[in-house]
Amino acid sequence: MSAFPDVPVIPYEGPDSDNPLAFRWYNPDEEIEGKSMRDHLRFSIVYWHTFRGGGADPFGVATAVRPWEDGTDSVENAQQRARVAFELFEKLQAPYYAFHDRDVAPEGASLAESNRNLDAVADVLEQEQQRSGVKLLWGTANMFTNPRFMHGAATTCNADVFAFAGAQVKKALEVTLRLGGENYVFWGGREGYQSLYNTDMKREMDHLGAFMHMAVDYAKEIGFKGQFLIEPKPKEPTKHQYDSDAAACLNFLRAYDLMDHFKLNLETNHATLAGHEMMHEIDYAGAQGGLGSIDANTGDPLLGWDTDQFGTSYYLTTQIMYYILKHGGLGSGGVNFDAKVRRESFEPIDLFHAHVGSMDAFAKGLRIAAAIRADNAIEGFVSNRYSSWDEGIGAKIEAGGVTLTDLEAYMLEKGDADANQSGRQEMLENLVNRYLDRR
Ligand code: XUL
Ligand code: CO
Repeated sequence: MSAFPDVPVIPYEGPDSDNPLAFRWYNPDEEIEGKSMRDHLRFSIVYWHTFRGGGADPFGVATAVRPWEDGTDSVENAQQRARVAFELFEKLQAPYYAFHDRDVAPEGASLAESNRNLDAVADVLEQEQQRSGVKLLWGTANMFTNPRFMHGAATTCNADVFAFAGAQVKKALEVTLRLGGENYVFWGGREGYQSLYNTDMKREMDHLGAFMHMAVDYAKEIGFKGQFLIEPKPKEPTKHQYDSDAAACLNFLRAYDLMDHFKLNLETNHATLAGHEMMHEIDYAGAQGGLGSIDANTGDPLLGWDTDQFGTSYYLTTQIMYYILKHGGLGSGGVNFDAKVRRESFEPIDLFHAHVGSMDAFAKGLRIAAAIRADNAIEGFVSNRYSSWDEGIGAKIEAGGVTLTDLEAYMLEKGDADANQSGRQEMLENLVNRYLDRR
């Protein structure tokens, strides 16, 4: 039985189509820079917003109409929901999905019961993956909803809660392995603090480092070869999240000797909350070999919280795809729609409008980014801007071994530095707009 009988597999109809349920830019098999759009974008649908989000906010209850739900928190309902989820994944032509353990299966009265529930739903997920060919981009453990995690999971003051979290990650890794997950994500949840007066920050960070090593060791033990990812976010739910941005995460990974095992899962609206542009986060991570995957969404310029909206701005997607291409693509990562429909968009069809629009925006962004790259339009300007480093004193400094005394001798002889040249920011912004104008 179909949950979306009126929705076909979303077709590619090209830029002139007026069909709201057709792709105008996402043509999965079309090649760009020698690779299919499907393989560049590796689109993924999140289980938590799309199948567990009801639209509740601090002022009102859930509004979403989801006819396939029977209103219970039973395993059977969860299994039925899983079948519906795969119908949506297939109709959107999304090759991947992602979940938290507690999104897919109900939490039981004990850890053992929760594990049994998860296994029972994983049976259906496995069947559906085999039937449809849709794959698991990543799994993760929800260690923030249950009240036991009020003080954190790996960074809690309560050693028993740390132990519970470890047991939960062990199981989530086993299920991710069983389902062929290509990555495993740690988003910090409640790993951070509200008040330094009650917090031993050094001890909490040490515990977080130890926890990550336990996960790496267990992955090795069971043969999980997927990529570990940390997802930065600066605040929400805590005031100070430890994994605040790409730079803080990379520093943490270096400090705790984890650089060989982790990359980053960068989320657009988390970058915004950190006071960064998403392209900054991508370029920063990419420069250090840490670009793993992205959570694709956007915030609202007028709202300062994590609104998790579907991104539709071509300007934003162009920036994101440009810097992803610059760093050689997403590898085992993907463009994962960690985004939810608005509370007022309560009908099932809105789930399709949301994903179709954002997938198309990313496809358009990929096309524009590739066109800019084909003309060497930005990179050519940038390499020319740094050409003083390609010869003379610049080349010598980059080669290493130059001292302050050498620099002094060079400048005493020369008298003053060569004149600066314009950064041409406005010209480059206009240039990007010209590419956006093109079809
Ligand atoms: C929270 C968030 C999470 C992670 C997975 O802001 O983005 O959904 O992506 O735990
Ligand atoms: Co996310």
